[in-house]
Amino acid sequence: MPYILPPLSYDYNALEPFIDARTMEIHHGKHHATYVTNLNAALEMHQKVAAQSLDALLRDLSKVPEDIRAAVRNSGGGHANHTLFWTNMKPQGGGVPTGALAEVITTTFGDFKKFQELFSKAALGRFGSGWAWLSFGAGKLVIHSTANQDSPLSEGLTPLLAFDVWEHAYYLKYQNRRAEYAEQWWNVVNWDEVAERYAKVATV
Ligand code: MN3
Repeated sequence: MPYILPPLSYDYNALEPFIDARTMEIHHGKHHATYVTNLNAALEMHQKVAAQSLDALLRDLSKVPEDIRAAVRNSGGGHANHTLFWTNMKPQGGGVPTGALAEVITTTFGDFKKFQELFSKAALGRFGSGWAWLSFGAGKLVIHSTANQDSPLSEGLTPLLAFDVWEHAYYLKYQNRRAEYAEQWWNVVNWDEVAERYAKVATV
């Protein structure tokens, strides 16, 4: 079955004023849709590869046939990353994490504020297009960033929180002010969803 663009669980204007409706419309309806189209096009002639999960493909790109490896890395990564990004956000989001996730963030990074500082640093330090992440690997939380549409899965990490720092994610509203976008973005983070994701990997 070909991949489909997952519908959002909220309206394009639901993350206003932090992320504007026009950006959401183009980002989801055009950018993400194009990753899905290009991923399907790449997999069309590779039924065996297409039968594997996207997670599995991204976890070991060396097993993907060379002629479609770049397409899976870029468009497959783009699809996986954006799918996570949309669910990591919600209207009236923000605040602070609770429960086990809150505890492990404190244990790992000192406190929530320190965590936010380190995460923003990863987001601002990514030159050009890419992502900042809170991921889980080898039994612990990791803050890191990836270039382009590279997935944490390809680095052996499981992504929990995705933050898109491509200019297409913020340029209409914030122009060159990535730092302001990064600061405002905390207002839409869906911590319940991140906590659920953490609970799944932490108990494996
Ligand atoms: Mn994007």
